[in-house]
Amino acid sequence: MRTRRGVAWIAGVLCAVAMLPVATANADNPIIQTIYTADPAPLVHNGRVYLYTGHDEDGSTNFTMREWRVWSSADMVNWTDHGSPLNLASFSWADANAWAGQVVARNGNFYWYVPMRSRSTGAMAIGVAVSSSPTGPFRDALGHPLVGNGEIDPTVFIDDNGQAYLYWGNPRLWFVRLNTDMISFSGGPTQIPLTTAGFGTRTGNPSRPTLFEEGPWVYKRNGLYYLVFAARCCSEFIAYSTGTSPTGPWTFRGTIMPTQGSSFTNHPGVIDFNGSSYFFYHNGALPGGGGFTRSVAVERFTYNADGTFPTITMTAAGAPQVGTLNPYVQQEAETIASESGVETERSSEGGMNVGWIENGDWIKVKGVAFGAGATSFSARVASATGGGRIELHLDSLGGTLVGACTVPGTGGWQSWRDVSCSVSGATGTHDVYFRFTGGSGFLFNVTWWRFNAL
Ligand code: FUB
Repeated sequence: MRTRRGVAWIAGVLCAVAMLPVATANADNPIIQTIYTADPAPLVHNGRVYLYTGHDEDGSTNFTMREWRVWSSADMVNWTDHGSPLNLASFSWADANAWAGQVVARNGNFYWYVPMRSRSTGAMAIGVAVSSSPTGPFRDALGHPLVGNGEIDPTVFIDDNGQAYLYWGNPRLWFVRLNTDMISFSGGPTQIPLTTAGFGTRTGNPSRPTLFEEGPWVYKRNGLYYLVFAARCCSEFIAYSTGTSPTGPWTFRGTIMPTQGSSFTNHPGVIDFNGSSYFFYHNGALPGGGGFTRSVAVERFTYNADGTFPTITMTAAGAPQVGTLNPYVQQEAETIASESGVETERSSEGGMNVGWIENGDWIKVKGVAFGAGATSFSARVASATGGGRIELHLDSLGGTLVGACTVPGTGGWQSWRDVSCSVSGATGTHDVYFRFTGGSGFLFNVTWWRFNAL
């Protein structure tokens, strides 16, 4: 059934806009704005960043999460929505809590490690799904948990010698050595000693004397092993430890990201991409956002010369763009830097489409390189109502209008046809605002667009 985000979300927006200090949907950070997302897990593959997240349901009151989502970007600012290729129903043995996971690539496959509640035990356990594509579809690789001890937040690291390690935990911290098939392990789960030298000192909670809370993220850089984690609850901040081996001993190194951002949890994901380093996290900065309605965001950072982290703070601007976006190849309509009012869904022609478009909604795509100039614009659209118009503005919603395409009714929300219109004045590099106009109610859907040059 075609429904818009719930009434609770709209009510949340009305109260929260006045209360929230940081970003609105007009800012570029958080980077995902069509739904609430949490627990970012970035993966660099073939010149793109694939971003795996959880999905906080609208109106979530206690980590109500039923599916995981995938996004990707080649430039760190325009993110393409690949939908949800994995959810609780993918695991016959699980019934709730699609929480924080991570994907790693190996053997030509992509392995997604995720925590869920076991239907039979009622306790959290960790499953593994596999796909030959980073965007799925993923299937349960085992039909049962890979490991289950009631704890959460798996992260996987493959060392230079090929040995893979699965780490997870809250309140304790564990690892196992994964076999090369990535879906079995050798030896039993081993507990990592949570010492104050290794993980810092927490006061006021005798059962948790160190700062380690959850959300470990393990990787290696310049021969040093990093264990980044969500520290102290609540509200959490992000801290890290380093070691000279993947199994420690670990030395506490301090804070990376202080407590900020209207969410009492946070969750790290760290990558190097295209010569820069990026820190992914989540906060409650979108309208209606908070501890159970979180959003994934990113900052670019530079390691200190000795390999330690600088302090990273949350911003509404996010990371700068890497390169530009080519408007002369087909671009998915669900490739978005920021937006207002739209949502996405599976398209009958593959991938996703943008829908739920109403008068005044818009999408911004950043850093579009027109070069010598575009002469026309084409889009693939569908409308079960009377359609509307796609206005093409440069650099702001009220910026220069370089073209406007009429979208007719097509007889259905998935009855696709091409429309095109002439363009003039689009030269050089600009942000493009697609401003959607028309009558009342839902107007039309868009699944892709492109500009054309002579
Ligand atoms: O998203 C549910 C849980 O909240 C995650 O598993 C934790 O890391 C925390 O972010």
